[in-house]
Amino acid sequence: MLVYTHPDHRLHDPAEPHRFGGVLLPPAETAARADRILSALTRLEAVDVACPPPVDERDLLLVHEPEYLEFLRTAHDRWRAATGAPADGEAVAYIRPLPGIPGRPPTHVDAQLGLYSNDVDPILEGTWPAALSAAASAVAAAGAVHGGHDAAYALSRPPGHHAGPATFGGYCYLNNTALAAAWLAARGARVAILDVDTHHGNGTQAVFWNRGDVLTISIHGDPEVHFPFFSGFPEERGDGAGSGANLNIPLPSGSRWPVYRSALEEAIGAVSSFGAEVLVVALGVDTHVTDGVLALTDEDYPLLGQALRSGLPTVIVQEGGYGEGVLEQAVPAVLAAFA
Ligand code: Q9C
Ligand code: ZN
Repeated sequence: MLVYTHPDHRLHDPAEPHRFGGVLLPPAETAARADRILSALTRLEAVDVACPPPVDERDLLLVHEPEYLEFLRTAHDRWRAATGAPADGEAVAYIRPLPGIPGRPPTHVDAQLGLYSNDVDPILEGTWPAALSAAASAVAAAGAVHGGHDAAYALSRPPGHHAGPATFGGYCYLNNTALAAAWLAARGARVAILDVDTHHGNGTQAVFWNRGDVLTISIHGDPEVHFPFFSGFPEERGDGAGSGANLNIPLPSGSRWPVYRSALEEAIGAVSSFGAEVLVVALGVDTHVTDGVLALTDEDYPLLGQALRSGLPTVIVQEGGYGEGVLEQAVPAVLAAFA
């Protein structure tokens, strides 16, 4: 398996706790995650680890709006200038626009933090280069598959599937999965995205909502009771040219492998009916019971790896997965069974 990973991911390593359930929790999405995956992957046979070349920033425009990219690139510097914050400060939104209130597009960075995010994720001094490095791994993996490899894995972090055309949230800043898919679609391929992260791939859905050339499928815990709450329901099917090209398969909280396997079978059936020529898998392993949404266990991940063998060239992009020991076990298990 070809693996792309870039050391610049470490430049985004949030440390400031955030409030959840009445207590202050340490950040879950940290640099240690990618280090843990990478060291576990060395246990696999035939792993070929490469550092991707820098992403062509024009490719980011396949997915994201230019104003948003400019915001991400400059936000931390502007926040320091506006507030006097130190270099190691973490910029977090504290105000957001209310719906229906007239106003002008905000120019102050504190207002823009709330305009461009729907969550409490911080922007650090190194968030932009780290996000670029994650995108670079995803695009390089897409390039390898486009160039004739059967499969490639992008060890991207920070993750991407909650980032929309002009939004960050859910630990995501640039949508790595969407970038891989859009890059392949720009070269004429009919692309399917299968998102098996435990949370709805809301950013990816938003990116391709009006497009008929990229099928987006997400299997996830019931958004009535799980993040991202505001989307992920079965009636969301896309619009315009994309009408019918978005498929959400929410599962009851705590669902185990037999229920999950049925959803995967439905998803792979949809990939095949769509006539996809290439598959992009958004591989979150936060479906594990320790992450508290669905309830897969260690022995299910080899089965997941097998089920993802659609016969199509496949780009696998890392998304979530946090629980103690889960990344180390589940990611190699999926990749080994897939290969
Ligand atoms: N303790 C990804 O998996 N926070 N993002 C929930 C519950 C948001 C997950 C807090 C979860 C985002 C890429
Ligand atoms: Zn997730």
